[in-house]
Amino acid sequence: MHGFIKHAVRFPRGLRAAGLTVGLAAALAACGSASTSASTSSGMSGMTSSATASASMGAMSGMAEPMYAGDGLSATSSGFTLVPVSGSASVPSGKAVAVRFEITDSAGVAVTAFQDDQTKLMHFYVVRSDLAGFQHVHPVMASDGTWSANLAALEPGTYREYASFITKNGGGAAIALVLSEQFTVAGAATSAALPAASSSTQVDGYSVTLSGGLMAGMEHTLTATVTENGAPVTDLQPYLDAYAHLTAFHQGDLAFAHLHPQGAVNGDHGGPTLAFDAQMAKSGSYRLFLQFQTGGVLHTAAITVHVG
Ligand SMILES: [Cu+2]
Repeated sequence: MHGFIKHAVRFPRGLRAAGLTVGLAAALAACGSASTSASTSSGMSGMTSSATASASMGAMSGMAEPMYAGDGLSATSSGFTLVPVSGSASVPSGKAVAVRFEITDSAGVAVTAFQDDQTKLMHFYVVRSDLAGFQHVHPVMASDGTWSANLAALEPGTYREYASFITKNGGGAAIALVLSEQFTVAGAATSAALPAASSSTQVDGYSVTLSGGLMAGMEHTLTATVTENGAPVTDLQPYLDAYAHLTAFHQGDLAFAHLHPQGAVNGDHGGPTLAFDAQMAKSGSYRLFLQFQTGGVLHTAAITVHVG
């Protein structure tokens, strides 16, 4: 996420290649309005469990980033646990709230040493069970390891919160993790139907069009093109070490997808085309949230895609 270390994370080549069925790729463009195409790629679930939570890197080298893996649906992984601080299991609706949490190690001690990942020590996401209500914020840590995430007003419902970070394991190796936990927002919950899969969407006067095939368990390049009134947008500003940040969640179980921006930033002239390494562990529908910045304003485009 944040992207992820990029928030994204790639499986080691060997893992990525494991157990793949060939020939099931569904072009995004072909998924547009018709969601009737049968999802034939089962048997990919093994990918998630077979992927260990980290890849070590030389603690001192800084030459390689640790890789995120897994579906982000566990509160505990590799001995680290996301622990909501009292009062955060249920939050009020309709007003801004601060959600607090700790990351504890295998001894139950709050971790205070984190490593920059896409310019932030911690990336924090929330999304409601119907994939509405997405928020992406950067919490602040107190000296005791308590993180506080300021969220805008939430609608009632059941949510997941995801903490994405890099720390070091007991052996001193960097480890990248996405941990999550459920919480509720008080009140009478309504649930929105997931918007139909599409190859384009609009936000704040911009159009975002996706291209590229996505297939469960394989890494693909996903390309987003940003236009305004039909003209290519070329003044995207850097946001978290990239020209756009892409987060995605799987409909149903809310599994977290790993998407990693390609290319380096160089001034306020990114766009119109943005490329990502996309690794979706499971077939089904995903809700993608593409965040990009122009003129100092952050835009969040949401779009549903189908992964075969
Ligand atoms: Cu972030």
